[in-house]
Amino acid sequence: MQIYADPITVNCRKVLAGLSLIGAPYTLKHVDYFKGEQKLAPYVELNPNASIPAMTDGDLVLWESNAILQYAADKVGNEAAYPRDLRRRADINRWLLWESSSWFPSCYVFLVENCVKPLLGGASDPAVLDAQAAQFHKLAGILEQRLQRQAWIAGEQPTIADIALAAPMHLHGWQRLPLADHPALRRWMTERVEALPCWQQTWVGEGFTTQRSAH
Ligand SMILES: N[C@@H](CCC(=O)N[C@@H](CS)C(=O)NCC(=O)O)C(=O)O
Repeated sequence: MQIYADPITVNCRKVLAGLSLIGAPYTLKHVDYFKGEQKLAPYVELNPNASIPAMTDGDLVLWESNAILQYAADKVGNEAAYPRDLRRRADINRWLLWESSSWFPSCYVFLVENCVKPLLGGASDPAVLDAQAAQFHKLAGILEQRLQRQAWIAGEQPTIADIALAAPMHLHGWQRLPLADHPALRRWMTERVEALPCWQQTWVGEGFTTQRSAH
């Protein structure tokens, strides 16, 4: 598999961490997000959405980060990361769709306002953050309910659903995600997801850096 990605972005980190969890080998083709390479030929011929990531495997071209993880898990047959049992798979597929349609867009507002805008010399807009707060708390409350009952989203071990749902919150401190009212969600992120080797291998820090500073 060849993965076209910039490891600093939410959906690219998701794929790189997910492929590591799955144990799927790949070659990384770097597409520089802040240089806008995702909007340029020849990349847009692979992904006409002009967004990253994308994957090729032989003559198969695939975009949508969660579809890439589903394909990779099935390709290598990792049934722990993406169980074949009908009900467990339906549960995971539900979370993958919900992440893409609801959770990512809500967390993304915090990423843009508190990280991207200040980094590019602008200022975050409190009105935009205020307008998103109710939606964020509604969605975080749904995850909170699930994570109060069990260690991982789909049971007792991590699956691609955990990686997909963690990715939009990957810079939660810098994003200033309001997690105080969602203790189980916060613990899942800081004590479980962030302890996974696949998460640590794909570390991204404040300033969208992949270089840990030496102290
Ligand atoms: N639903 C897509 C979303 C992909 C996406 O929005 N990628 C962002 C980076 S995380 C992007 O490349 N946006 C285009 C841009 O900002 O120019 C997926 O999950 O792969």
